[in-house]
Amino acid sequence: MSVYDTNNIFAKILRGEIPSHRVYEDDATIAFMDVMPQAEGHILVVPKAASRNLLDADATSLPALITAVQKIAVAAKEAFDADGVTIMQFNEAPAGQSVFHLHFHVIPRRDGIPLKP
Ligand code: D5M
Repeated sequence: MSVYDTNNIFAKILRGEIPSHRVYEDDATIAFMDVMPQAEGHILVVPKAASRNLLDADATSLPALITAVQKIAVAAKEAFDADGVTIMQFNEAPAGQSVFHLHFHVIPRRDGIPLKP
């Protein structure tokens, strides 16, 4: 069974204990700029409800979350004058997850510009 650590960094951001550059909020979701952007305009979309990752998320919360992801992707593409948008989401450390509160990466993309590692 997966464990949710209430002291993960996104839980602290949600509680207002550490700062973030917030760009979106609704009843169930916040979004803020990634501090280690892989491209200009890299945003993280984070549900307010506690879940470690997508594997243990409450399925009933997912339609609202993916709707927020879509809204932010459309807005970010426009705001950053991008040619496309990469959406990424990782589950557990072997898959690339480093912060253990569910989140989606929304990354505006420009023709010919690869993601930073
Ligand atoms: O990615 C976790 C992402 O979270 C990674 O791109 C860095 C970012 N990060 C870490 N700490 C912060 C803070 N404090 N603000 C904003 N962004 C942050 P993962 O999908 O878990 O590999």
